Amino acid sequence: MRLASNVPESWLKLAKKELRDTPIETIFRKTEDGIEVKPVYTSQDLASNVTEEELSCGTFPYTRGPHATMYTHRPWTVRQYAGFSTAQESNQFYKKALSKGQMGLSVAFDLATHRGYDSDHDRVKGDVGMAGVAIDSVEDMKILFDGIPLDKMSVSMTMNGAVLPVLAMYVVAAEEQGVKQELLTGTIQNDILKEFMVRNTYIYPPEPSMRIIGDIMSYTSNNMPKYNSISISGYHLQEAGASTALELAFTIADGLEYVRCGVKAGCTVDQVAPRFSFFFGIGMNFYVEVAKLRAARRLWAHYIKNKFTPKSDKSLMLRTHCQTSGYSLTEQDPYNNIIRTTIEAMAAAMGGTQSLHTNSFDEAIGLPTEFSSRLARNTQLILQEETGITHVVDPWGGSYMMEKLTNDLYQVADQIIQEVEQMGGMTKAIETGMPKNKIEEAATRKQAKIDSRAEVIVGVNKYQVASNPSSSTSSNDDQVEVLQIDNQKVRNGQIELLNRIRETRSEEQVAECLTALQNEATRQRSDNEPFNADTNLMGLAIRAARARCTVGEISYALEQVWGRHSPNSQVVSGAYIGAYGQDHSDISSVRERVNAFADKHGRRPRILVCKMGQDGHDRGAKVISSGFADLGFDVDVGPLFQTPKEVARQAVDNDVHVVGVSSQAAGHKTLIPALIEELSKQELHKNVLVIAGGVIPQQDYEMLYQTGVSLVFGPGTKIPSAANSVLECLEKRLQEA
Ligand code: MLC
Ligand code: 5AD
Repeated sequence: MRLASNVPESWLKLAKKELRDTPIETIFRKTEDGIEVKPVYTSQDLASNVTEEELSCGTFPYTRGPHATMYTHRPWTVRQYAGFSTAQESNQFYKKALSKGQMGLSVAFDLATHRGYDSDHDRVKGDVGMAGVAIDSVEDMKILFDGIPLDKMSVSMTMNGAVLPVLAMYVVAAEEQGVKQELLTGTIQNDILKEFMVRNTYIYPPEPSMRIIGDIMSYTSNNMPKYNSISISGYHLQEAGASTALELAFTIADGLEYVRCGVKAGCTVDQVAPRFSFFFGIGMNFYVEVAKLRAARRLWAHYIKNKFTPKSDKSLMLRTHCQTSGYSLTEQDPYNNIIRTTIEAMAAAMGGTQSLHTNSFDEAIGLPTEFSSRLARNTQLILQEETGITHVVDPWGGSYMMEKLTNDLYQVADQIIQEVEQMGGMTKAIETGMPKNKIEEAATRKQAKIDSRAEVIVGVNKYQVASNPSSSTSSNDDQVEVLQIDNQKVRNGQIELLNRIRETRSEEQVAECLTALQNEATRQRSDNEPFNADTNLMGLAIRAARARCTVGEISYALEQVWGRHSPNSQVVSGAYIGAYGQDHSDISSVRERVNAFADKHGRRPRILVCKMGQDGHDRGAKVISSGFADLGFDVDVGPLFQTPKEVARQAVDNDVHVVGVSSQAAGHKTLIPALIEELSKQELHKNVLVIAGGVIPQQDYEMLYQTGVSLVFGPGTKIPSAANSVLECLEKRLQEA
């Protein structure tokens, strides 16, 4: 490594002496974005990286935070993301959390709701009430907020695909509580661009999806002035594997695209930008994460000022929610996760977040229990009330290191934003696949670094508790309580309520509201049309919600006009082996075994990696597919959102040896047995190995084995070890056949 860095000569001399035989280069490190992290920083780094103006608090470019007083006056909002099972159960959970220190609400919806299906739809049998709360109509929404005054409580709703019906139902539930729209405070996620990049809970194709966002912005800016119309998310990019600079750059670039979208919908920058909100993930790289939030505020202020010349300062202030990283948490030795989350929460606080969710330690095992949620919430309360962290605004401001790192990140992200802008903005960039590819490559490289132990994860690839270090299972004392949800029971209850609503409402009114929505969706809208509640999709959705149209009906009415978006899955190649090292014995031994298999059986082992139900979290599936392909397997990646029957069909058509099911949204207990049943209808279950991986509690392994699953892999499994186990199992099966 070249030692161009600015370090004092006197220090260098001493350092070399202390290091003895170790080369000095080894203590000059680089972040994943290639930014140098020096062992020592001096006043020179400060002077060349930050101006006096930028060190002031609460003024442009807001590097140090949107407010002059920050937490010294009001701490960040403790806002835990939660939702499961029925509206009733979630409501009780919320009330209890609020009585114990939580300050704002954040609703997690189930995947059926996200994707615009009612609970009685055939495609969502395994999803209802599992990864979040099931909401079909205003009646559910009213139960969800029963006893919670919506004029006082700020509520965040993570909803993107079915954003029209869900936000409409929230507005109507408040209305029926006696709360006017203009009093509502809160945030709707409403960020579809990152859904197309990584999160996958879209419904319609990009163009109509952006129109919905424009309509929501213009509706809320005219009728709900205290409501944040969007939460532009980098969190999901980080979870999907993006490096810090990619997360930062794509999020800001998304924000610029949304300002243009608001302007296209007839608003001025000052009507929309002040109610833009952001959302970042906070991982384990402490200094970098603090710097990221500081750089984000500076980037946003500069870009908005230069591109849109707003009149209001509020348009320039980036306000953000943060969530500690789910990806950084492990199934193995899970109590370590409490420590990880605490450190990440500190980074979020020191970076100046406005609102925070701290993950529960059982993240990699299942949904949080009451106990794990309490610890997660208390992590924030302890930081706020016991440590004094809140007593100083931007405590890292003026640090030689922090200012340099902030500036370096600013520069790297700025380059990427410019690249995206030159492509014509984020919608165009997404059409080319560029952001998704960059993120997937980064994810695959990261997995290879962990598998090869270049990156340490305590309890996973170093200092394991389990006696067999290559085993993915944890020791008995790690068995933690898991939240169990009776999917069938929740679904039956939802169906009962749906039937009751359909019996009591006016069908004529329902048909009229749905037709109005369809007519508007069909109409060609001209740019900059002034706001009109009668032609605004949000206004029309509110009318439909009042008439008790359901989430599924409203979504389907629009789907008939716009269609449902179906993505094509691609796999990056070469990135896994590239980062692991071609010659590593772990790699070469598997590749030899695969070649021997091919010699013996006339073809390579072929695996279909599939995702069933509405679970769109596909980082694991993508990384496994890339890794297995690099190891020599023939890999087919199935489309997202398949039914068990569709997967069985594809397994037959592609003549695969193995079906690998990736499950992150708790649907495994319903969907995997259904898949095996479908395979046996095709007389295939004996020949095709079914393996499963993802967030699957140890308690469920036995049940899966009993059903006919051959192998189950938890998070943290090394890809070459998994490949070896699959080959072993497959060879045995073929020998028996
Ligand atoms: C705050 N205020 C101050 C102040 N600090 N005023 C003066 N001096 C200070 N020091 C004021 C603010 O201006 C505001 O008033 C009011 O106090 C509330 O503070 P806030 O900072 O706006 O906090 P909050 O209401 O909590 O809003 C935070 C937010 C918002 C802007 C980031 O968008 C939000 O809550 N987002 C949460 C998003 C979320 O939970 N997402 C979950 C995603 S989970 P005023 O009048 O100015 O408004 C997910 C997972 C998945 O996505 O994939 O499923
Ligand atoms: N309740 C609580 N937390 C959840 N998460 C996802 N769904 C829920 C839920 N229903 C958290 C996890 C996950 C992230 C996207 O949000 O931490 O990683």
